[in-house]
Amino acid sequence: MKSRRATVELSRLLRDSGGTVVSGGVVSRALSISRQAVWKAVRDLEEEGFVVTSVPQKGYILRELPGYDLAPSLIGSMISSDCPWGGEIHVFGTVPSTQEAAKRIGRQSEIDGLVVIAEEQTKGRGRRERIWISPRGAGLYFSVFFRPRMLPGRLQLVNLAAGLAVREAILTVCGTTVSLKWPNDLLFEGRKICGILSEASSDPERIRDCCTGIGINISLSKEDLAGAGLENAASLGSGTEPVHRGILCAAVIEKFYHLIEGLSADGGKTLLSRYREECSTIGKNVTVLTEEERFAGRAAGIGENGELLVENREGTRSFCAADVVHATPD
Ligand code: BT5
Repeated sequence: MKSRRATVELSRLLRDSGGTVVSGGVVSRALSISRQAVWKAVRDLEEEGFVVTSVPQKGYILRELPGYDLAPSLIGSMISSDCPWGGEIHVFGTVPSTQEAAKRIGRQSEIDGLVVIAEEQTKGRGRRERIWISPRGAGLYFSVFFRPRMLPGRLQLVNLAAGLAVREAILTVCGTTVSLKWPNDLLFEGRKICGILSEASSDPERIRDCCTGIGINISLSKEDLAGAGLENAASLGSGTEPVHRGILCAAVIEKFYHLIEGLSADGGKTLLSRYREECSTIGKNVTVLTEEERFAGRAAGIGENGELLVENREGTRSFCAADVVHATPD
């Protein structure tokens, strides 16, 4: 299922009209497309599950939103119009990984802020080719493909931005506070509910494109998680209210976009100060695990490129990419 900018814009116009008629002429002018193309966009919306009535000589009325929470134009229309990302959203049933799908589609086009979502991933990935368990319908698995203006050494900042965006979106949409563990995990009561993976293609001077994948556990039961060997994981939707994945996805995309924009505008000042405030790793006793070593100490702060600063009697070390174990409880 795919959404193009026209259906996103049309769905936004119809939703904003509050159930009143929107004339074909108004839509055609607002979207700069022909009446024929308006009619086609209405049909496309109907295919996604929107219920739209055509009133002869008058226009269109939105009667009902789709019941499917990942209808692409619904997600697109929930992203405010000052955010250019999410103009194109692809939703797949099953893919090996949304990362590969997003890179493939994104690199074939000029799109910035392309979003690929899947109901299920058969080869969902974490860092260093680790597995991300992604059973059908039980999570929100998506990737955002974009073209940031930044140097390759600053990719970690993208991860931090994504973490902040997810944390804030979960708080706004679900009212749940989750903690941010450096560099890219979100924890609920100390257990992992979200993982983030950013991959970039770059030359020495600049990042050409970046693909950030986000996996949020929504309704994996304790048994599902334990069965997959994930005793330290949790799901967001264990509360009474079901989680609308589309609303959550739209909120993450919008917040993520603004943080990345801010990064180019002030070199990361705002992002870093927010991250330093919200990251639960800071101040904790930690063990840092890299490919080569283990280093135990106190997490003292976050450096200018998003690296973790850890101090012990030997001095202060900085780690760009590593796994961290919190020794102090969350
Ligand atoms: C991550 O890696 O946490 C990044 C995960 C990114 C997943 C998204 S889903 C959409 C997009 N498409 C992809 O293919 N990937 C991205 P890392 O920090 O390396 O953590 C991986 C570890 O998390 C695994 O080794 C498991 O221990 C654990 N894990 C795997 N699946 C999990 C799940 N569903 N919930 C909690 N923990 C999980």
